Amino acid sequence: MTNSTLLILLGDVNDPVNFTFFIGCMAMMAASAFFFLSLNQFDKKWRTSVLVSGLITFIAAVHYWYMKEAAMDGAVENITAFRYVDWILTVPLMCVEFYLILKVAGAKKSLLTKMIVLSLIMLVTGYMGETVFRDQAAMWGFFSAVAYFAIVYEIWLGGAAKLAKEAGGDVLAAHKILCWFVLVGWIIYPLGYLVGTADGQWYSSFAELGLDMNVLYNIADAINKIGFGLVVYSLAVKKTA
Ligand SMILES: *C/C=C(C)/C=C/C=C(C)/C=C/C1=C(C)CCCC1(C)C
Repeated sequence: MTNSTLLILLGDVNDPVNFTFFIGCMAMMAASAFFFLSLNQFDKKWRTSVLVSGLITFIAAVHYWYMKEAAMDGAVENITAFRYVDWILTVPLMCVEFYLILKVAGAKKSLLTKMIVLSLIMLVTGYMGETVFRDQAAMWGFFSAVAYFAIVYEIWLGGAAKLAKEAGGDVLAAHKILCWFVLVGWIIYPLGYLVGTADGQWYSSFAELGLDMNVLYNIADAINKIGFGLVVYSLAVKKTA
């Protein structure tokens, strides 16, 4: 490979994968500005929820800034590291969002702890499969998926679901939409994982789908972080009015 082809491959903004990092970064920044600047209009009780929405997109914006640089440099391992640091901070914050919303129905700290522990198991095992134990990506991905489905169970059918029903009205409606985000929006992540770790695994055919792991992760982040935040925002709008 000549130096100029290398340059085109590595430093090219027009590369469609790199481009999704740029647009993801901009979207996260814009969303953060939107959430932060809206804070004053809310009752104190709901301000915290919208603040957390803004923190989630802001933390993501900072990591996307670094990930887009790493993508431009072709530093694939750095992308993965930034990605998981981002998730380890933002996914627990999404658990906090569920908890804050359900506090009106008397949600206890133990619900928050349970969800955070499950999300950390999901992410740490996923990280192991993508990095240290790549040969056993299937097994680590399976452990991660178990924790993921435990979260899905908790919010759809478990204690969190019961609290949402007790709260009723706007809270129940918002909880339901967030549940759909976790069930449908979050499923893009394991799909990205299957695509990204397919090499040499029994699911190696996923590598032939023509999908890119980072593009899938970037799309999923935009949907889940910004969309999720907007659901919380509109609940706060309704409750303040
Ligand atoms: C803002 C970031 C979010 C909402 C990230 C969510 C990440 C997941 C739901 C990841 C799940 C995974 C599995 C269920 C199995 C394979 C490994 C993971 C970590 C990609």
